[in-house]
Amino acid sequence: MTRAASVALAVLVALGLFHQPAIARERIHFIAADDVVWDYAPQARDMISGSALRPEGTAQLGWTYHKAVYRAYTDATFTTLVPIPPGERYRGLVGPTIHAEVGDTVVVVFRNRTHVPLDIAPSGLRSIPKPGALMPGATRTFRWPLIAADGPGVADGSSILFAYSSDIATTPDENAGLIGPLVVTRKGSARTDGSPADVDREITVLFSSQAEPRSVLLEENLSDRAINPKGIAGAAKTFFNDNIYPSINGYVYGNMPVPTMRAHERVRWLVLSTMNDIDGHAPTWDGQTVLYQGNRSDSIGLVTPHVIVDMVPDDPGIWLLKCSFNVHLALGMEARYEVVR
Ligand SMILES: [Cu+2]
Repeated sequence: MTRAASVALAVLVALGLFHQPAIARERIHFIAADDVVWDYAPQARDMISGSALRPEGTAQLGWTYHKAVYRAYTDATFTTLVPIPPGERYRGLVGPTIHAEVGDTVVVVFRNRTHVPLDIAPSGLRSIPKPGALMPGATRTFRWPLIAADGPGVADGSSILFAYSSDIATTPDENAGLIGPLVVTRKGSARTDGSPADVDREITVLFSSQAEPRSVLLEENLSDRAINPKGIAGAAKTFFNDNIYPSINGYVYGNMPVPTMRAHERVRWLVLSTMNDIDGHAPTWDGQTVLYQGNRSDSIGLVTPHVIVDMVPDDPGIWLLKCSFNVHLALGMEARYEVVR
């Protein structure tokens, strides 16, 4: 392009008379599966009722387990974690949010830092071959090009949600905690970071009955005396029921750090679920209503592992977010969120 032509183009763009085509971007993420020691109740009390935690079950290892989680690093050396701002500590077990616009390519440099074979794979995307297991210590780069069929449909809002997870042994891997959100934004509707331009804040919540007896790290938990001080055997009679945690982002009984939003903001909740066989949930918000697929409610019954719910909060206060299935709520599937003026 000549200098005169580029000046003319710049003038047209400035006048809004010519839209430059969206630039297809590569969005690179350095994500490791890390073995962490996870506490379902780090405040060691029931933050909703204000009383002590329920007594431990006879075959409950404790409230703390080895979990495998996806964490974001700054570069391919995997030495420095991407810092999580204080306002996002509520994310807990959930992996980093990957944002992209239709036409972009997500590039994930993945390292398996656990001692079991794992991978990282997005649900739903059309053009992704199955990755195959990465052995402990291995690193591999995955490219996820996002085609139109991966993006919002005509009745969707500006973005849709998928989950990425490890599917070497899906149930054991997800019960270890390996899941995170992938947001695909309609072409032309994204900010430069790939997030939807018509949303002020995204809040990610994972409704999951984390079943430690089905975790890929079960043997590690049983054999670690720091985790299993009572020396409980996996064959113990009540072992399954005593070590399952219907939780939100890996927290029970209101122990999740409280996400904050402003009244009248456009808040998009990214609702993930792991869909284990005993793992249906009914996310329910106190204090505000939500729009789910165009319908207004205060509660949704989850039918897929990943749904988007929009909220414009208008009532300041600290409110309950819970699963309305009583058996889950009784076991601590409740958290708080705060609306400030
Ligand atoms: Cu539930």
